[in-house]
Amino acid sequence: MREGPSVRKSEAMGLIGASVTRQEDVRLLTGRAQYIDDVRLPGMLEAAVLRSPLPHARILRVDTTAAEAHPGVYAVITGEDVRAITKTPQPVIWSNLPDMRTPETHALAIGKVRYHGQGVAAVAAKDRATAEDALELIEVEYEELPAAGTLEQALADDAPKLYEDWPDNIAGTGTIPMGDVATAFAEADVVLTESFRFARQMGTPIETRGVVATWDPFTDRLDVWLATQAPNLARELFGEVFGLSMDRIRVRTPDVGGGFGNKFDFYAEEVVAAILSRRTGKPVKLIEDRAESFVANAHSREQKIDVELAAKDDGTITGLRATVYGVLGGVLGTVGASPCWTTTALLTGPYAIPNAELTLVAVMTNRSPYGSFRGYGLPKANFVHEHLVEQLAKRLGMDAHAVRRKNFIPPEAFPYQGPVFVYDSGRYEDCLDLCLKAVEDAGWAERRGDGVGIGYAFHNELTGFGPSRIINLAGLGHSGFDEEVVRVDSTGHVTVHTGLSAIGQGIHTTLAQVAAHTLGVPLDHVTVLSGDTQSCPYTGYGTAASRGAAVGGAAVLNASTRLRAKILRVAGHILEASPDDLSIQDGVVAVKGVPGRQVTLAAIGDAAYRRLNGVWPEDETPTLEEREVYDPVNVATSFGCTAVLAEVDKETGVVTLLDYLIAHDCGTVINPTIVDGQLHGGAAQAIGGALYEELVYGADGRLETTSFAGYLLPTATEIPPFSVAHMTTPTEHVPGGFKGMGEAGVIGGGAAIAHAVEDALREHDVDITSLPITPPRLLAALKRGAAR
Ligand code: MCN
Repeated sequence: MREGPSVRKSEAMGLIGASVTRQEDVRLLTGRAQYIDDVRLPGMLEAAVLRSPLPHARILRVDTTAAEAHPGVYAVITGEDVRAITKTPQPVIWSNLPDMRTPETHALAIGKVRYHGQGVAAVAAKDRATAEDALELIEVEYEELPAAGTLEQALADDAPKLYEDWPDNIAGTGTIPMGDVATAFAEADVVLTESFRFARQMGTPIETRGVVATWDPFTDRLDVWLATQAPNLARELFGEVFGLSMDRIRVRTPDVGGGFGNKFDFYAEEVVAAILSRRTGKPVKLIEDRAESFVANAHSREQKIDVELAAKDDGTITGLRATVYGVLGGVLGTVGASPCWTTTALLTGPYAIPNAELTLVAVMTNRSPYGSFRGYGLPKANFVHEHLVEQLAKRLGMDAHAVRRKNFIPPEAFPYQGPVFVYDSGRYEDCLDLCLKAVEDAGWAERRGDGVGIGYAFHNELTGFGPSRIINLAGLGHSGFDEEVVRVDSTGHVTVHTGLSAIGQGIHTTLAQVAAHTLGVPLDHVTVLSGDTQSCPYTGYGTAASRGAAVGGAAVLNASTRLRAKILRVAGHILEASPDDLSIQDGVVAVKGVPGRQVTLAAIGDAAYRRLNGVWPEDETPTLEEREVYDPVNVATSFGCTAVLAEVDKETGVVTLLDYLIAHDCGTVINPTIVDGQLHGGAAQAIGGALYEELVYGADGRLETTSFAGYLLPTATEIPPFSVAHMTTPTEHVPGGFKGMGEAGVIGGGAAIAHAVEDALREHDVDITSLPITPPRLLAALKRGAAR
């Protein structure tokens, strides 16, 4: 087997846009990947965390004496130990709401536990089994308190308070205003009112989270191996928490076995491992097991959304009023309430709704903390606006696509100011047409019938996050730029250094494609390096918010373009020709139209580093390297239309997906195969959220779904055939015209599946307003429909 990538599309056509195989895959598929659990350091200890069995309780006493005396145990720590060592509580980097309350949370609980699974104590021992044995010797005396385990319980007048010094359980409230909503509703011909409910869900990467921390007692340096999507962010937050300067902290990221947003957040466990290492003077590994992952990995999606929509009787939507209740956990995670804020800010979707009043109420409950998950708030916003469009069409006796077309932001209106963000470009009607044509070509109309329906959802997605100054203004205490370094070495080969993490999305391959395309070298002459804050550049937000291809790609493009110009100047000097008369192809610089007058990149590289004399121009610095810091001017808006063909068994309420397609536009596509794969993977997660996945809490406030026996993931059997139709609207806001799409597949799936189910049951007037659509819920909806 060859290590190098193969190219399906002719390289002559350019590597940007070529379906090359992923550089990452040979290593991953031949079992040579190294994940966090593969890291083994001399003298390394292993740690385990004691977690609260109760959702809400006062901690009266923690006795670690027996655990400390247990053979093989090196250290036992509690919340008080964490407080004594750390300079700040666990960081919350995003605060979008005015006067948001940010509770002081430490990596291990102090005084109270506020969710089932919260860490109370931790042990470092000679191995994990010993650490787990020692956990059983820790005595914790709790005074159980009534729990506010649900949104309703948390908002009740007599609700148990999670934070006694707060007046209620609300962490913050904020409203995004636009236009004149009161007039829109006063003058509306139609007003729709709906309430939506979305279950808790989480990403379930095959590799659970993990960390190996080494705190050198002699140099006071912290060296961390961490499965993270954002190594620079993690380093900054370690610095904040421990009061260490950046030069004393190194974060290394090995292969990451799936991130899905969850591995963006900065968790208690990384702080715990660092403290245990400092205590013991030894490296400490802390790997979350699957059962722990269900309580300790960021949860997401849970929201209740109440909306009112004002429209004219020709289908023009004139106003939207909404209250989004973010059902947060017992403590705030790294990104605070921002996933729910994103839902709120993007509720108008691809539609030009001039008047809106969008309110977020962030409510703390005795559940696991809320955090990042692929799609962030977008799938929920999408479900709401797409459902409203369908309902409005029904009310007015119109076709739903006619309502979409009437309200789409038209191409000439871009850049378009939405309630918060400016959308750069879009051809929404064309994309809808593309989708409808694909559905027609696939012959779905003939398959539609009693119990079989077709559903659609149109989405737009904010990608290429984000302009640092704007996201700072939006309450995010971190930057959004990307720094990339491109170097041609003494053999004419290229190394790209990036701060982005490879989490399975193919970023190494696509950055290599951009560099190879721009520099005119074969793809297998490019190596991309990432995963070490000591040797890789600073990348603000890291791998998240679908920004790698757009922001990282633009930075590599700009750096490579400057490097190409230098190569051409040097080659021009050597070949005694004007740089304008030169071309570079396959690593050879040639004078156009003069066969044989050429110099290889290898020879130029050799001159650049080793043999300057006589060849290298006097006015050029040695070496061939460019560094680009690219801070985007705006987010880039990709868009798409999801269509689903589904069958419903009316007796059992079971939904079977028969076919699935997405028409999509993410500007200039770097690698079509990867983009299709990303859409497919995202769709699988959308299917999970729409039909199966739900984190269920019992009446006692404990999480009941702590294994895949209860938390149902779709398997290959449940995933239908899948296809993609592409169109290309490059953004002018990003060099190269690249837009992101890593989360696109997950956004429209929920709504499209719900609409396909409603269409399959069109005789029964079923209205789906909550996810997942489990068989009991669907049977109940059928009963409600029958009663109407
Ligand atoms: N791409 C392209 N051309 C474009 C846009 C994208 O070729 N115009 C390709 C690139 O290879 C890029 C990938 O598609 O890396 C995803 O695009 P992008 O939108 O830039 O997203 P990021 O690279 O920033 O990846 C992060 C994104 C997010 S936020 C999550 S969460 C996510 C995801 O992508 N988690 C994933 N995709 C995932 N895929 C896998 N296998 N595993 C995860 O954990």
